Amino acid sequence: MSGSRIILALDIPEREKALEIAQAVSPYISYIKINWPLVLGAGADIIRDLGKIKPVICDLKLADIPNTLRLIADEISKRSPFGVIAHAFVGSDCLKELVAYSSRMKVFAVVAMSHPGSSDIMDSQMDRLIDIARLSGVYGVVAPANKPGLLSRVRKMMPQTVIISPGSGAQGGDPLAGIKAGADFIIVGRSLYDAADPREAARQLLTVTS
Ligand code: BMP
Repeated sequence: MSGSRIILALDIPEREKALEIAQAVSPYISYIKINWPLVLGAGADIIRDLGKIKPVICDLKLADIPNTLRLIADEISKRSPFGVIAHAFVGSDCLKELVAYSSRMKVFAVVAMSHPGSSDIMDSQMDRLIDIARLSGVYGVVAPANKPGLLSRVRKMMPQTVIISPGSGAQGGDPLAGIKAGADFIIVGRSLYDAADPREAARQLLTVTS
């Protein structure tokens, strides 16, 4: 359904189950985000297969030197995803290179995270990470829906940038509060794919967040 602000985080390693859940919730979501569990469990071609259902964002949280990022971007691009997620902390030379090189996919940068340990280093450095992301020309950023204070600061500092936000549902955040704090899309995993009826859970979440 167009207009949905939901990104399904499909963190399950089994290929058939992943495809089945993606298909079931597809009327209610806009994107599918995949992470290492599914890439390692099902192989990288799952990117292409899921892309037939919804645009895929590859959450590999890339953090490496420019040359290695180019090599990884080549392999990902072959499977035609919508986007890829990298860490901002690697610095603007790396992110700029990834953005310049990834002409066929959007780059998202992580500027703060949803888990408590993000406050050890990342959260206090968020303004610098946002500067790196901005300087690098990324399409979007990842920032936590369960930390609305941080999220609204990201929105203020990046009024035009797409913000995608994990941390609601299983991690305790309120999806609607995330949207009100500035998220364009909320990323939701376990509370959809672990639900007794993922399709119905997605339908209800769409109602709450529309
Ligand atoms: P869940 O809704 O099951 O908690 O899943 C959240 C998803 O978002 C996971 O794929 C996780 O890796 C990702 N994520 C996160 O939870 N916090 C962050 O700060 C960044 C993430 O990418």
